[in-house]
Amino acid sequence: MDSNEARQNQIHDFKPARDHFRTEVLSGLRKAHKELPSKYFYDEHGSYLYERICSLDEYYPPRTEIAIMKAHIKEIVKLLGTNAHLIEYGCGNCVKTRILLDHLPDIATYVPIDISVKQLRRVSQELTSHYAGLEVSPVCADYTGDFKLPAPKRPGDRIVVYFPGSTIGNFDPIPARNFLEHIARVCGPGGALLIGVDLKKDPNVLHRAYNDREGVTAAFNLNLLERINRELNGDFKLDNFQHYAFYNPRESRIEMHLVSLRDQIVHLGDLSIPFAKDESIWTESSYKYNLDDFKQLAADAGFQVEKVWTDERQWFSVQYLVKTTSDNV
Ligand code: AVI
Repeated sequence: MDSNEARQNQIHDFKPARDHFRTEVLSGLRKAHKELPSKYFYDEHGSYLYERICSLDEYYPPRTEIAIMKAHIKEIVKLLGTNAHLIEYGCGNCVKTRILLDHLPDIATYVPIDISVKQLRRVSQELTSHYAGLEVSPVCADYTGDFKLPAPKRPGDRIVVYFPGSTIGNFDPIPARNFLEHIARVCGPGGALLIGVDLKKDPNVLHRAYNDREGVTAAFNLNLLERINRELNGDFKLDNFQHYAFYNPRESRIEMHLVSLRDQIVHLGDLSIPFAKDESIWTESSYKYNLDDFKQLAADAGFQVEKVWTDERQWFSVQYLVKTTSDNV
């Protein structure tokens, strides 16, 4: 890496999760219906398992989203325009971003935001060496919390937020609206949001996507307990818990749980947490939308849906939303 690249890749590190992890785990496990925030799945091993999930036959979202992006990339980049500041929430390994960057003629800055400092360092270096002249301004933060975006080093014409992967589905309805409102504020006047949104479909397809034959999703779910053991001095016995995922049609969401297979007591440091047989820890929700529901959610948050691209089966959508001018959010 030359000194120019090193300077460009300097990470704005808000040191996410390190203090909050303990507080949120303890408060979730003390609730009458135990729960843990799904954002904590993504430690190093969890991120690796998630990448494996993304290449499973049963887990259709990534390849469907990528196919939509590729099929409509000319129209997408035309809408994004030139000289935009591109901000990505939860960039991960940037597979989809590269499709954009390969076709965007000119952007002012690319700001990847991710909770994993290692991942950010690696992708920022790869991107600056691959895309000559690309200004990368990485931010390490929990994007659901408070942090300040770095001041852009170059002037740009507008802000476009990129939020792929249907991660919006991992927010409950009210937090989803709040988060989209926050993005609308980040976008500012003339700004836009390019977002991936998973759609409602045959529950059997959904069931298979979250209950894969190889058991990778189960390992991903159980890894959260391993992380708690390691980082919070816990003694969860992984064999005593089972991955359980199902589609809840009333709420239009997949629910992932870890179910206790017996009466047991788990310790986190000095703290004892009793589990009854069959009691569950709710670890993730993944909401599925229809296009009208999402349009309403976007409108409530201050966005107008300008364009929707889907695949033939209408399993997934990529949507381009523009910030509405009325500033009541
Ligand atoms: C990241 N997120 C959109 C994934 C989803 O489908 O809700 C996480 C995931 N959980 C199990 N498999 C994938």
